[in-house]
Amino acid sequence: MTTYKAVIVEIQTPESEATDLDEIKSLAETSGAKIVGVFSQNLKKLNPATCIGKGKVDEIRTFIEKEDIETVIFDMELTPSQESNLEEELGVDVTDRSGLIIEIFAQRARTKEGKIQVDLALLTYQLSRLKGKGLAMSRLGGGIGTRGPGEMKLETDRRTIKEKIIKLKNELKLMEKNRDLHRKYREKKNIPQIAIAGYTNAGKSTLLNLLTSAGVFVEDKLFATLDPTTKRLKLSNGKQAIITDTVGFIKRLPHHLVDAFKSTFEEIKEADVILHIIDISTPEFNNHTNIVKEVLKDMDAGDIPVIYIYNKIDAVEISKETFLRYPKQRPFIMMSALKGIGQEELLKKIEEQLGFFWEKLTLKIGHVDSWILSFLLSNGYIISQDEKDDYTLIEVELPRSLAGKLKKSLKPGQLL
Ligand SMILES: Nc1nc2c(ncn2[C@@H]2O[C@H](COP(=O)(O)OP(=O)(O)OP(=O)(O)O)[C@@H](O)[C@H]2O)c(=O)[nH]1
Ligand SMILES: [Mg+2]
Repeated sequence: MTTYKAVIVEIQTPESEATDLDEIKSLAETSGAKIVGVFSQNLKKLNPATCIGKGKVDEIRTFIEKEDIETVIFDMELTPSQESNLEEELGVDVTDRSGLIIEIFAQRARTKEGKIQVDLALLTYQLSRLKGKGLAMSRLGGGIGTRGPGEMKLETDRRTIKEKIIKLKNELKLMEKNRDLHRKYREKKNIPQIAIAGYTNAGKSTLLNLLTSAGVFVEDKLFATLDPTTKRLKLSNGKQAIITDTVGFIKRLPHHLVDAFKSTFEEIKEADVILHIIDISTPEFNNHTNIVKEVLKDMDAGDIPVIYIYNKIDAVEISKETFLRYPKQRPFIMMSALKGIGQEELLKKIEEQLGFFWEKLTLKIGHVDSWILSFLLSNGYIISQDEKDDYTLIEVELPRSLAGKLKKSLKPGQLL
């Protein structure tokens, strides 16, 4: 990863929500920035051309020249024309929160699907920027009614980008179809799905590694995971579930990225239970929890049962008793995915939540109907089996959907 020297500009207006300097700093550092300075400005009203006032622009420019700064990061969304005005005035690259997040995604994508998704997000982002810059440039070129050379070049750029977007979308569709097939296969196998969701850096991959020894990449940086990893999770009585680690959430996730990563989020929508993991070692954890809840609701996953995992209890000073007195989401558990604290309790909670997935049946099967026995052995979990002279007494747990089908084909007296 190449590093670069940067400064952060945070702006507070009466309308804007409180800024989170720690978060924009981590985002910047994750992308390779070495933060040399932070500039803050309280404004009653934003300057439409450059957001910040003229005096602040001059102050930052002087600093840039003295310290050899390469990039100025704004902790807000800039319009394309604000971005180009600022670049002109400051003489270095200017980026905003969305630009930074997309840049991180681009650096981190590893699989083919992840790379295509990021390229797609980047191109849509660029296309929207071109539109803004196009206006400024067409004013420069030629007189009224004529098209300047700048505008013609833009037109070609725009067309090339659009063509690339169509190509990438088609490639993605193909990959999604493949993924769909996998999912259908799993559904047919009647295995419940668990999705791990949560704010970025909460410990999702650490949890997956703890539960399944998956060996997923874990790092104390934002967006370590871009591609969902799916593993089998062993439950008690030999039962199994499928568990998936997902890309982290963040507040104001750029919508280009949400669109591009839709298929990743699909994994969450299909889940039978969501493990919402929360990092209680950050003071922002309540905020983060609400953001994740909002995003889940937005993606139509608001009705799926959730287990809230208050993670990283090993990293906080407060006692369990004190923590229990705080308001919390329910049902919840407290754990340390890193140290393995709370693992058994979590598994118990998962089984409770997935209880509805299986139905317990007690059956009396005569030897002539041995097909039922083989059906139960391959699709269910045997709790007890008692061989009598002319029948078998069997207690079994079956996926609810299959139990319904089986009951329809049983003879009277077979279901106890
Ligand atoms: N102290 C402590 N650190 C933890 C715990 N769980 C995870 N971490 C650390 O938190 C950091 C982030 O962990 P990850 O598992 O990568 O988090 P993630 O949610 O997958 O993050 P992204 O994929 O980046 O969204 C790593 O440095 C982990 O070692 C925990 O229970 N206690
Ligand atoms: Mg991860």
